[in-house]
Amino acid sequence: MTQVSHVRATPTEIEFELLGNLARARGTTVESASAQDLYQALALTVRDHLIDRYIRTTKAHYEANPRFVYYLSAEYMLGRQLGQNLLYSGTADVARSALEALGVDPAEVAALDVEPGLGNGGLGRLAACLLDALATSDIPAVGYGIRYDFGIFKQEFRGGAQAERPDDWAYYGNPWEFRAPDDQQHIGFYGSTEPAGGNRAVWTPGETVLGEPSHMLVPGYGTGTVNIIRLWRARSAPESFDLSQFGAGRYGEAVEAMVRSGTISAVLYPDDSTELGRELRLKQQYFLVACSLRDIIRRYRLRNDGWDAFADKVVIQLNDTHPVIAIPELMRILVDEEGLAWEQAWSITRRVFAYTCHTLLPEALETWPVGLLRRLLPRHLEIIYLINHVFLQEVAALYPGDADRLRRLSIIEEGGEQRVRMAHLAVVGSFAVNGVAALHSRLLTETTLRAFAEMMPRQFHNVTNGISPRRFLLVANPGLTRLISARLGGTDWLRDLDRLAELEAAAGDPDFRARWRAVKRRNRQDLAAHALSEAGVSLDPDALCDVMIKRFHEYKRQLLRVLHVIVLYHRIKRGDLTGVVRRSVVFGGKAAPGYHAAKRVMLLANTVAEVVNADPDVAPYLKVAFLPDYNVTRAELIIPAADLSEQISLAGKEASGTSNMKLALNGALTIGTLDGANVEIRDRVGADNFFLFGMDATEAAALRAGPYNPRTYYELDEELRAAIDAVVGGPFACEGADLLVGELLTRDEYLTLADFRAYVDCQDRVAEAWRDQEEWTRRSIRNVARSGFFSSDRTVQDYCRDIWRVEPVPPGRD
Ligand code: GPV
Repeated sequence: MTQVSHVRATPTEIEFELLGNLARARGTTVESASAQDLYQALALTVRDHLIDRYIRTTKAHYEANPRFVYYLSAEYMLGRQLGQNLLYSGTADVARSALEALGVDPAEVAALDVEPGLGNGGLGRLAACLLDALATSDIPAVGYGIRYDFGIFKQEFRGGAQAERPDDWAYYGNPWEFRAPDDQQHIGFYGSTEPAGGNRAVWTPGETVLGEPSHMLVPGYGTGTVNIIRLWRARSAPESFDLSQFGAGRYGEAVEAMVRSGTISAVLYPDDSTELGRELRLKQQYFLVACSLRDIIRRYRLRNDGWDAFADKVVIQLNDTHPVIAIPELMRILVDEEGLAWEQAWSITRRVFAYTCHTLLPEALETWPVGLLRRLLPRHLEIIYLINHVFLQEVAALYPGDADRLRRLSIIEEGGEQRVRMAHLAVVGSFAVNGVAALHSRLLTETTLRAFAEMMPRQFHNVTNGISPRRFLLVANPGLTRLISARLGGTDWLRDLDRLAELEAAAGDPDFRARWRAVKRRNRQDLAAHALSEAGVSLDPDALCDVMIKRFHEYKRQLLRVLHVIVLYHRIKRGDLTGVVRRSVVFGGKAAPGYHAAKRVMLLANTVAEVVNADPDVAPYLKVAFLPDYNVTRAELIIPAADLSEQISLAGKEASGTSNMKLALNGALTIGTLDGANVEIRDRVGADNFFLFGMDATEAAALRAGPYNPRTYYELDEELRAAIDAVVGGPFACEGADLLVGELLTRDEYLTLADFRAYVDCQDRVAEAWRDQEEWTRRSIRNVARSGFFSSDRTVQDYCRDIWRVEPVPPGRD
């Protein structure tokens, strides 16, 4: 089907290549090959079909010596590679035929493809969607990250509670990566510094770690470009293996330093938008940054000399504050190692970096204790102090006598132990700062970064997030992709998502609507099969598929969703069918292992699911499926089936959200608050296609500021009271329910009770709308027709135009 290729291979050729790879890479034959052998050989075969394009891309880049975008991110959620690369290389159909000719079941082989879960949630997946769009838009770009040995944990439920299992994702080997030990880097930690005249110093690290890169291909869709993502793995420098200890029989001591080095890239921190100031995390951050900067400089020097052109050839995008230690690191390289004057080094640095902020939550704004920095990165702390000193002089000159402003702007947070505010360092050391949705960018300038926005307003931008239509339509939803392609004539729309607007008229075509419904039903059937095998829940493929997929976080308010389910349960039990239609309530998402409040909500959701699903009065109308281990692969299964998208965070808390876009693009209507990118989704799809409820950000902030008594809502709203009572001591009682309800009735940090009635009434309107299937389908189609804006291609265009000022370099065709 939908595929683009320059090299048209036949099934016989693919079969030949596959057998060749089986023999050479796996040392086996098709007769004796295991499924793993076949998978690995297939992956190599597919990879080979991208190599020519990759080589042509590097040649074109070498010749053009263009300005490059370097994306620095501690997280990437790439998703499975096989399906994507089959489609992008145009080998999907021929590979299938080749496998079948060999008597191999393609589905069985494809099931062995492992998703590298090198991220937590939205931020990591956004990085992957941007890389996809960069390649598709022919932008010279490299993504840098960490090759964690263990990715995001695998989630299981034990007695309804989340249990975490390690994710040894590369155990069988990752066939998509190329190791590049030649490009290794030596990275120092700890030690001491000595002044070396002027602003220079010599840093003598106390420990050295080796960074070894490998890269994976990042193909563009429908174009010749294949970019790369380069991931660093920590290893011990050979010096750190103490042979004398070994000789003396102290084996443990001998390998200790070796093991310690490796731990830097051993495991992804499973915390999403909540910082914990752990030394190992700062080590990871510096490791990523130090390796990547050296690699960027190495690449720059392939075609350029001196430092004059550096800021013209290099732009480094910092994905939140995690890689912000790159700013003092580049200063250190330029001043201490390259001998540039401070002012010149600062001028280069400030023209190279741009910073994306992904949050408004105060607890997500990273700060590091100066004591930790002084020990781990002594020279960087000195440089940060000097950056701050010079910066605060500018501030003082601009706002004479305004001590409060100095305090608000300072990179160093005073009071108790001094801490370095990484967001402040990021703003001071970058030429551009952006938020990730219009509302978020505005709130950043009005609240979190207000003093900076007042001082340097032109530095602040908005770049609304986007998602890859290739990953979330072409790969995830082939049925809908085929239907749209049939209507629009070909697959070019996957590179030009505004063309979805041409579907608008199709909403009026009864035949098209019937097909649309058939695709959605098919997808709900696939999801039902998964829900049955993975969660033991049987879902009705004709029921409204009501989906909430995202990390578990109090501000996202999964609890509000659960309370509504209890309301429906009570209504059905007493025979009141107001707002009741057949519904499948689907949850997916993980919580940070130490986030107990979020885990209590998960346990409650599972408890409610168990009671609801087992109740014969209720089950015909309502099912609840909490699908374990939500990840990109599961997202690809859930999203295409969804009819309703739950985006119900407290307004002013969600920076953007991206599942809102993925679900909208797959034909789900949204129920949501005016938060993050929901605002822009509603503006585009129209108020008719968006079930809006609840307080806006201003109202929520006002209510939070005054005295707020959540118990009043409990006392005045009978359905709310019944729902809450059913949690403490009622049918949904579970461990921690008392704590959960206690918090809700006394503090209710995220104003769940204040928005409860509006939400329940809004859900009643959803049910009403669902009853008219023809009209619902019209809305679903229009919703998709108007969602083209949320392509990550548009996001990349915005970055290119407003921030990066880079141009595409299309590689030659063969
Ligand atoms: I900061 N986000 C995340 O996934 N992890 C983080 O550490 C931080 C932010 C998320 C935001 O919460 C979402 O609103 C946003 O859509 C996403 O980043 C991508 O911008």
